[in-house]
Amino acid sequence: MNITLDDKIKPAYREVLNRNPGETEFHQAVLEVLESLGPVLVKHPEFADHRIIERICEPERQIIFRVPWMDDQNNVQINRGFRVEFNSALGPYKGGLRFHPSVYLGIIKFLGFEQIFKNALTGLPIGGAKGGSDFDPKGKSDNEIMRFCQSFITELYRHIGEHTDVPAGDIGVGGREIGYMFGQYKRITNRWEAGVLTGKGLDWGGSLVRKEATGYGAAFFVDEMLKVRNNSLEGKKCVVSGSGNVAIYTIEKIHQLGGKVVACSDSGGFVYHEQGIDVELLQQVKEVERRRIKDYAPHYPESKYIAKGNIWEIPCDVAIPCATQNEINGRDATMLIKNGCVAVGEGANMPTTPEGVRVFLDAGIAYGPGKATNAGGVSTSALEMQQNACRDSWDFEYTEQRLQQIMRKIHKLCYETAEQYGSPNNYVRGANIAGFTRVAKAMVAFGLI
Ligand code: NDP
Ligand code: 2IT
Repeated sequence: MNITLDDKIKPAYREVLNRNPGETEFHQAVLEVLESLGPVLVKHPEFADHRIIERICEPERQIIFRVPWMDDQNNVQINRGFRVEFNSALGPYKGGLRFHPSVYLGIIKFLGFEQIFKNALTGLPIGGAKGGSDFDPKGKSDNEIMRFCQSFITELYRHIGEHTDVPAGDIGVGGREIGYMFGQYKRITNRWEAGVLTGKGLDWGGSLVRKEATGYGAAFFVDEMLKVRNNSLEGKKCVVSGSGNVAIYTIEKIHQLGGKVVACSDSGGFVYHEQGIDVELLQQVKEVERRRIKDYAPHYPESKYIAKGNIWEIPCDVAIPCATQNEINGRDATMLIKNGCVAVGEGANMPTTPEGVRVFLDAGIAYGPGKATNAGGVSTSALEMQQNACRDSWDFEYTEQRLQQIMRKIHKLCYETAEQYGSPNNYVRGANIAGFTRVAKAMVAFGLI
């Protein structure tokens, strides 16, 4: 790939490649941010004097640990656990935990790096981190999940805390896993410390709207991008990849805003339902029964399940990737544009390859990068921390209003920053520059730490 880095920034990127060999997703995430920062160094020469870029690319702390657990056949299993505490300039480390067999240090670092700037964009007091394990929750019994989560927290508990580091969910980690981890943390520390984890159950310190927040926020962000183009979600044919937490609530909110989602997926294939995905059924199949997306189709004879199909081949007005990194490549992006897609909002983290990003930017469509579009989840986590800190709980309507206000502010910040820096409509530039500048200013203020 052609590197289009400013000469002042190239050595920092080279250093990242040398220091972190083989961590390709991390390299990709760093390059994407650094490509935006040339004009920032011109406006803020003090950032170069303080070597902010070099410091921001190096995590403050990286923890890697053994997670031994016993499966239902009484066999000992061993996984690897991670927590990368990337940056605490703006607040306690904050970011989710991912349980997926593909997890290794490079994935956790890319996610932690993205999280720094995403969290800065929210305007809330949260630093950036990510963690997880190469544990595969698929096909595991409830008891196996519990034993794994207990073992994971038996090491991680000493590194986290409401003012230190506050994990939450990500792929493979939802309310059930957060429950087991909170229970074990409470037991080991003898502290009922609600603010140590977010995404908790509603009866024990959780916030209304947190479950829905990433998806709702993504739909709000896409709606905002369309509004500045005198357009809206009303009547739009949409495609959403994934069928997990983010996908389900993206679909629900798009329907409430007048759009129609005709397809969603999992790693096995996708379901196409011309009349619009039935969200209640989707929740039943995926959240309650924990089954596969192919189990949706038999409920509607007019819907179709396509095993191993490419969901981006479906013509649509709006595409919202909500599964995983690099799920849209250059070819997929080109196909989406050719088929008339006018907006792409990233519910997932880094779902588009650099080639795909280039296609969207060149086409001039409304393209919302993940760190802006999916920031509603972590924002509502910060609202959960606020409620925990004052031992309060807000109602659904009020919490959703707060989420919507935050998404509007993030959209405005990215939009205006892109204009100020001479790249109108480029939300990638806007998000990277606005997020980075906030963190960089705090790091300068703190002196060399
Ligand atoms: P879930 O585990 O609830 O759902 C993940 C979905 O994506 C599943 O449908 C899964 O299919 C699919 N998927 C995961 N990995 C792959 C893969 N390698 N290839 C194909 N499909 C895959 O996770 P979330 O919905 O929470 O997360 C989805 C995305 O959103 C991730 O990128 C995450 O980082 C991001 N995100 C999540 C936030 C949150 O609050 N949860 C906040 C912001 C971003 P299958 O079951 O077949 O694996
Ligand atoms: O990628 C993300 O922003 C998340 N997985 C949510 C993080 C959080 O702390 O709520």
